[in-house]
Amino acid sequence: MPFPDGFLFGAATSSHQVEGSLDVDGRGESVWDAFARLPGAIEGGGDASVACDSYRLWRDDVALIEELGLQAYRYSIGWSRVLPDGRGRVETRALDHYERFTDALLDIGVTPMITLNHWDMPQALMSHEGWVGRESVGAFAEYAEAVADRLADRVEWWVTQNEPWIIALLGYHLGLHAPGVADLGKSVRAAHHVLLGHGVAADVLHRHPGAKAGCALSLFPCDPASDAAEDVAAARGSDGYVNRWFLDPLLAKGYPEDMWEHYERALGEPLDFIRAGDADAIAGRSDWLGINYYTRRVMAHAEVTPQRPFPWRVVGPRGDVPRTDESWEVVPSSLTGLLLRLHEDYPDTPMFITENGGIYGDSPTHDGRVHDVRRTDLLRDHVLAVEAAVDAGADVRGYLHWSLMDNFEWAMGYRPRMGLTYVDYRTGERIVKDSGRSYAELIRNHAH
Ligand code: IFM
Repeated sequence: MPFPDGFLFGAATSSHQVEGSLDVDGRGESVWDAFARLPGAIEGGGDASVACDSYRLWRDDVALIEELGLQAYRYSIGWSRVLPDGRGRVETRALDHYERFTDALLDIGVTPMITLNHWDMPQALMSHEGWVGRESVGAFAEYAEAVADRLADRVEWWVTQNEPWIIALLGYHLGLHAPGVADLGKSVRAAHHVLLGHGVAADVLHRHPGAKAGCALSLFPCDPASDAAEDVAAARGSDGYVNRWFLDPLLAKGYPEDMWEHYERALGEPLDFIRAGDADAIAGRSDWLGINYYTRRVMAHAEVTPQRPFPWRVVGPRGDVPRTDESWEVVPSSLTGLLLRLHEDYPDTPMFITENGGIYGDSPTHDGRVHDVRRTDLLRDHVLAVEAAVDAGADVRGYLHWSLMDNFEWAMGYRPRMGLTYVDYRTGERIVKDSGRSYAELIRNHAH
């Protein structure tokens, strides 16, 4: 396999999805605590108060990472643990915890990758509607500073924001994620402030020699449902909405004009909250790009309606295609295509697969093992897809599987399982799945 020296194989999680212990070490409320209390917000009615119990069982997680032979581990800092009131008081007990965890990873030779915002904004910042208010940018800088001051001397890889599009779409446009706002205009503002947040956090990180700042984008290749010109235009439009609206400003091309026009038409007003100087505050600060890849979008033209602000809709692929249990199409070749397109459109940007995986409900069988054949195949096929892109010249530095273990899948609760490790939520027991064993073998075979 042509993976370059130093290529890192690993896995990822986020604080709110695995940690539990929401009421310890002075933690403040996050927007997800409040959201989870809304009737019907979380499938099954659960919340993240225990999850995988990782805040308490962190030594077990380190042992698991070692057992699997992971070379890198991506995890996030609980924002409301560090700044319980959103601004001001910094909770050092939380920083002590993450320092212990980080040092334990370094001790066993695992490269840490830290995400600053994996969606658990302090609830106190809802005083200005969270990311809708421009004040969020300063608050995020304060948080980034507190974490970087403690950890940037030993951590090289930093993700400032996780999936700005998903934050904006599910959190502020559809109201399906915290903080549960359902307003297109507010979602565009929120997305802009998330990107400005990336800029200020990257500036903070760059004060620490060696720290590399990147943003993890959820990227979905958009393919037309047919060769008809209007479906091709729909795919291009959707690409602007999902991908280029984030890639272009981050990687110094400015907001794409086609999508800017779509937004102004849909909102009936200018995007005047995007101020002179903002483009420069976002651009030119990414040392690398994080790619969260799960599937593609197959798009067709559609009429704009009050419910559909843009002239396109997702129709999905025709025929019988491989799908995960949540019906996402499994299409590894789109990952190769995506990486090569990024390599061409945004040259000189090192890339990292910061997430990739699938929902499969396999559980332990009579022998106590989890024979998750489909995840094993998905993982292998996506690693091969990355290999093909690397072979063709793409600068990819690593692959992180989502996720190290089954965890709290946001509004879908605990039903979807995405782990290399099965978690028995009643006991906290972790059982490495067959996919985890086969990944360990793959890593052993490719260790440099
Ligand atoms: O679990 C999430 C993660 O928090 C963000 N990216 C997508 C994953 C699977 O839905």
